[in-house]
Amino acid sequence: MNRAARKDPGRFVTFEGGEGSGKSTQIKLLAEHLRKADYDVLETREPGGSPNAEAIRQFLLSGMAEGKGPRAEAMLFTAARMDHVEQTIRPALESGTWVLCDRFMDSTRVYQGMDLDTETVDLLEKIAVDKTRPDLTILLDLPARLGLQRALSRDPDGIKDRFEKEDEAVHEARRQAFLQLAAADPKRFAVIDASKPAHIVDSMVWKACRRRFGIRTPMGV
Ligand code: T5A
Repeated sequence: MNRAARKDPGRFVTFEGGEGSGKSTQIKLLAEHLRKADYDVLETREPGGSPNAEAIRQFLLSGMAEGKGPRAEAMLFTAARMDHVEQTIRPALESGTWVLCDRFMDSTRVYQGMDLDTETVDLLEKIAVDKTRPDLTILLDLPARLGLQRALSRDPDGIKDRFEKEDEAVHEARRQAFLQLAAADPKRFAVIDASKPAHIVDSMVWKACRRRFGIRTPMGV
C-alpha cells in the first residue's frame, strides 16, 4: 500500500525564482525522488494548471493584458490561481497527493506586487489561496543575467513572452524581492543556489525537502 493509501497528508511544495532559474528542471527531479520514496505526486504550474487557468495563461503571457496595468494583470493571475487551487491543488492534497507547483502566490507578490500596494496583494492572495498555503517554498536563486541566458539558450529562436522581454535590471530587482520574501519567512522558504550544475541543485533541493518533512530514505537514495 502506498503512502497516499495509508492516508498520509499530501504536502504542497512551490518553486519560485526568476526566468530560467531551473524550476521546471528541478520539479521533475524532485518528483522522481518522491515517487521512488513511494509518494503520489502531481506536477503543476502557474499561471495554469487547470483548463480555465491555462486559457488565462495564454491571455497573460501573450501580453494582451499588459496595457490594462498591474492591477488588472494581478486580478487575472488571481482568477487563474483561484481556479487552479479549487480544481487541481486542493483535491490532490485532500487525496494525499503531493503537489509540486512551478510558481505560486510569491510570483504575484514579486512580479505584480512591485507596482501595487501591499493591502491589494494581501487581499488578492486571500481570495485565491485562503488556507491552501505552501508547506515548503524552494527559491532557486541566481543572477538575473544567467537565468535570462539559460532561458534564451533553451529556445534561441523562440518568441519572448510578456515578462521575458523586460530589462535585466527589472529581473534583478525581482530577484532581490524574492530574497526579501524568503528572509521574512525562513520557516517556509529554502533558498538554493541555482547557479550550480543541475545535479548539485537537485541534491540541495532533495535535502531541503527531506529535512523539512522528515523523510527517511535508504542510504544513497
Ligand atoms: N508570473 C507568473 C507573474 O508575473 N505573476 C504570477 O503570479 C505568476 C504565477 C510565467 C511568467 O509569468 C509570470 C512570471 C513568468 O514571467 P513561464 O513560461 O511559465 O512564465 O516561465 P518561467 O516560470 O519564468 O520559467 P522558465 O520556463 O523561464 O524557466 P524555468 O522553469 O525556471 O527553467 P528551466 O528548468 O526550464 O531551465 C531553463 C534552461 O536552463 C537549463 C535547462 O535545461 C533549460 O534549458 N538549466 C540549467 N542549465 C545549467 N545549470 C542548471 N542548474 C540548469 N537548470 C536548468
